[in-house]
Amino acid sequence: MKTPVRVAVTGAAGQIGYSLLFRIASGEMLGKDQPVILQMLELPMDKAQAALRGVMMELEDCAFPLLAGMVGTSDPDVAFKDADIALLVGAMPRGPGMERKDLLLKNAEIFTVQGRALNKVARRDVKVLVVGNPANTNAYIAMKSAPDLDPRNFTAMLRLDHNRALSQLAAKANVAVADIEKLVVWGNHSPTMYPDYRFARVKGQSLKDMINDADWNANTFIPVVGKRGAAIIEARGLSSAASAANAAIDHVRDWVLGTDGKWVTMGVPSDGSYGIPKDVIYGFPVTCKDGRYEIVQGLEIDEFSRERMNRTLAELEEERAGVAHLL
Ligand code: NAX
Repeated sequence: MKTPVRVAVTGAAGQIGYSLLFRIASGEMLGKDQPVILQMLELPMDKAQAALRGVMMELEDCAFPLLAGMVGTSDPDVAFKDADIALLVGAMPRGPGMERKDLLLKNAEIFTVQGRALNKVARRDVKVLVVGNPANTNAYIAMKSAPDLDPRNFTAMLRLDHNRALSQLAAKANVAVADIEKLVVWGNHSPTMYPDYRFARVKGQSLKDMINDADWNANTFIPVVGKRGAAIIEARGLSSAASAANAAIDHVRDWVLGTDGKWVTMGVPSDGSYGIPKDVIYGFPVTCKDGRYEIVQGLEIDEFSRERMNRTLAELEEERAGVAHLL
């Protein structure tokens, strides 16, 4: 039997948590032979803690053979203790009349505290995925609040955007999702992101040539992917949860178990690749092997793409400037 992996999940009693925890415990994230210990963090308020207890009761009732233990807490030092993986899902939602700037600052408080706690108690090779919005900037704050950890331990989720783009492309070109390779989503997890299929291949053929529709790219595809989150809220009355949990599972599974040469999108601290300033957490194409990701290099950036990449970068720079005084 393998040694259990400690997986911390924040916002564990929320919507995404409810879709995520059961899949982690059933082995879908780390493999069907990998036991896990779930370390769940929720707000200290009675309602949140009661909801967390309920989730833990349901986890018990599943009798998952791979669930080797559970911890429920409101203390980040307990939740992140010796964590191998940390999924930071809980965040302050945007309330009525709340300015974007206030949202940023409220979340900066949360992610400063959690970054410090990770710095103090998590394993030195902890893999952190930030899902809570604004995900890229929250990941940046956590990374900067954890100076003793390698910045490469911190990532933000763009996989939902990647998966959304895959499905739109598969439908347009009438091909199977699984046959599309080499898709990229550049930048921020926000409507400014730039889904880019210029390099995508389907069974060796160029997907761009197959679609051959620049107008559809600029005026349908990019806005549809960028505004998909809003479309889900409009339809469901609630934000994406099962698809977000699914993307988190995909992200961590690929990071830990590898992509076998395939490209996926991860929000990672820039190393200066493609002219993106160092440390900005930006969506890049990556491949993963042996628990490490590498940014795909050498892609040609045309004028249209550069303009889109700069636009989403400008938003990230603005968010970063808004929290700079706290770090
Ligand atoms: P919910 O409001 O259902 O759940 C959030 C949970 O987090 C709540 O139970 C709350 O009590 C808890 N929480 C808040 N602050 C906390 C803290 N400091 N420590 C521990 N727990 C805390 O939201 P849900 O639908 O689950 O979404 C969670 C986050 O994911 C939101 O910020 C949302 O915007 C973001 N999303 C990010 C996506 C991405 O692709 N990166 C897509 C889906 C989603 O919109």
